[in-house]
Amino acid sequence: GMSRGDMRVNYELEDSFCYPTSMMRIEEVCASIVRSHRETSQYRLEELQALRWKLFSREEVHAYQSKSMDEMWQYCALRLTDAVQYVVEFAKRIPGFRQLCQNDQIVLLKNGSMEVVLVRMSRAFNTENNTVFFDGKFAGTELFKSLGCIDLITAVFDFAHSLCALRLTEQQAALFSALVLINSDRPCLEERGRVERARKEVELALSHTLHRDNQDGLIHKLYQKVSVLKSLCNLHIEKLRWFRQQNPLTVHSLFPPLYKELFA
Ligand code: CLR
Repeated sequence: GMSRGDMRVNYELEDSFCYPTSMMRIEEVCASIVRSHRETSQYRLEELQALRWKLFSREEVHAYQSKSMDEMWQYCALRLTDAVQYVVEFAKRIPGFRQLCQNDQIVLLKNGSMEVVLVRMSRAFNTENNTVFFDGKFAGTELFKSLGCIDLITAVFDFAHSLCALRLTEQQAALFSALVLINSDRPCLEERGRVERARKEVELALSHTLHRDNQDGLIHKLYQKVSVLKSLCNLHIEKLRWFRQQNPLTVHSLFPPLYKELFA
């Protein structure tokens, strides 16, 4: 006769028969992107929460403001490059990204890694006093004065503030990061069709998650953020060009190679 074990197997078969295969695929895509995000998030959310009232003192802020423009740019380029390296690792752990050809992986990272860093910034942002986790403590815009591009800094902080207002869960943030990265509109893609297919999967995974969370309305707010991200990254590139014109040797010999490769 049939044992209980066999019955269970039959039920499982029946279950998977009821769900369309594509739904299981979407669940898998969700799970792997969320895992990739968690494994490469640089700082855990609880860690950042615990530190959120650890501010730089007046003297410390003054010390940053007294650095030369040159020195402060070098320092920020270094911190940014660290953050970008975690984003590269995030990308490499997403199956849909890993399966793309090397050219397209590089194109997507060149265009999207800074955007993902800015999405991640909202995790490290305290909206109650408009500060961001930088170099071990929380810093306001004024700390970055010596960079000489307070318009960029203000715009970046405003963006972090507005993204925080959406109160994304870690899962939603992970999927939104993947969506920002796997963008089939980037120029110079060799296999655009494959990137499009990978993107469709991420889109499905995101809308599936938002639906499950009863937050379908978030999707169009997130798509609005994509264009802001693009303009912020253009502004970053523009500021870098402006800085390089004045200090070509600093960029050439003292900036991290990865930073130059991606942005210069
Ligand atoms: C983003 C989330 C990462 C940790 C992290 C590291 C460096 C931070 C970055 C976050 C946010 C943006 C940041 C950056 C260092 C300098 C940069 C504060 C928190 C500001 C906006 C200055 C940009 C300067 C360029 C013009 C060089 O997990």
